[in-house]
Amino acid sequence: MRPDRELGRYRVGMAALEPMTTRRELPDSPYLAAARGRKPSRVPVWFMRQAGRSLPEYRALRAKNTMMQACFDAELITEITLQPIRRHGVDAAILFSDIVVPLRAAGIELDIVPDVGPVIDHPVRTVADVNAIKPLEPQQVAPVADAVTNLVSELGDVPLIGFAGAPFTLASYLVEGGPSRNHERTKAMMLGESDTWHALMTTLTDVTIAFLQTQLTAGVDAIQLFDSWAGTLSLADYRTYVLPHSSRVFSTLKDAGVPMTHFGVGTAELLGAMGEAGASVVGVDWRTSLTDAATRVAPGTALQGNLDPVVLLAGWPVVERAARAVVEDARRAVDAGAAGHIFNLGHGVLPGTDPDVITELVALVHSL
Ligand code: 1CP
Repeated sequence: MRPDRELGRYRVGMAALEPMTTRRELPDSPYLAAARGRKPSRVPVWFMRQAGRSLPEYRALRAKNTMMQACFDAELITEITLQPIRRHGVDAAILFSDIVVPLRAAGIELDIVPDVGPVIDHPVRTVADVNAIKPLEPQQVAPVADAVTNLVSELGDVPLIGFAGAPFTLASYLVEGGPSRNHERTKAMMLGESDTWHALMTTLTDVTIAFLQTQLTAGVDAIQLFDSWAGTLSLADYRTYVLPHSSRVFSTLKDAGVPMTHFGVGTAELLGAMGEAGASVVGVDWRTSLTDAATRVAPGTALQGNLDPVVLLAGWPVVERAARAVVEDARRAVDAGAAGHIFNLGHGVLPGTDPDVITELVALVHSL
């Protein structure tokens, strides 16, 4: 790709090569204020998986492009990221991408299969498989960097959250070969071949850092590390086999000075350790109250969450009651020491969610 090529209305091919020198301040952003432990002007709200399957305008674009085509096209990334901002009035945009994008970019053969998720052609099972994983070079994700550059100018005062998969969750896809219920091969490698495991985690940590660094250089205002499946581990195993690697992600990127969120599902027992990894915000799912979560993380940590995504399918009276309960729980959490609250779901928006319910929920949260 020629660095000066123009694609549609957006500039393409420059951002990965041109380091950004100044980051936006956005002092009035409720999301950034809450994530930094300051008092926001209103309860900030955004949704994991807001960009994607629940939106008809997303499905229309995806009908003409595969998921992987969309993830490596700066114009499509930009457009899909903006769709939920236009529609719902949320307080933050999340970059449209996927956790396996940097793995694909680094040369691992995989695809994102509709209604399944990431599928890996040759699962990683041996030391030789680990050694064959190549580092991620920033130019391999140039479209992502270009999209970030475009988005920062298109979004006005709405902050852009960049993201990556945490090493454990990436490892679970690579070792299993795809989505998995019990993560049995992953945990068998972790417990039975710990040298191979730590080598794999070290390699994936480098990939995650490179992907996030590229997004930070291009101008994202915050980052979130998704360790979606870490909740499958005991606290002791999490500390031994995962925490040192995820901690390296946060310690390496700390100097960027942006809020950093650490999220996983079913992580009630891990919340304290996930905070220790170095995040300023810890994501909480619906199984744990925010008040309890506040007692598990270090004082000064902000919390994000935690409406059950299924609630959005249960009719407006249920949504309203449950959303008010989350905001009340968050107030108690702040009294218990949490530095702030960002309203979100406890996991991603489900594909069958009515987008109008999401729009109404944003207005409700803003009114509280
Ligand atoms: O068919 C389609 O259109 C693809 C569906 C889809 C979408 C829209 C996938 C496949 N990924 C995405 C985008 C995506 N993935 C985003 C976009 C931004 C947003 O939040 O709106 C993000 C943040 C992700 C991150 C992601 N991918 C995670 C972590 C978050 C989470 O939900 O836990 C995980 C685990 C993945 C893997 C993945 N990619 C896609 C699916 C269906 C899955 C999950 C598969 C599984 O159950 O293991």
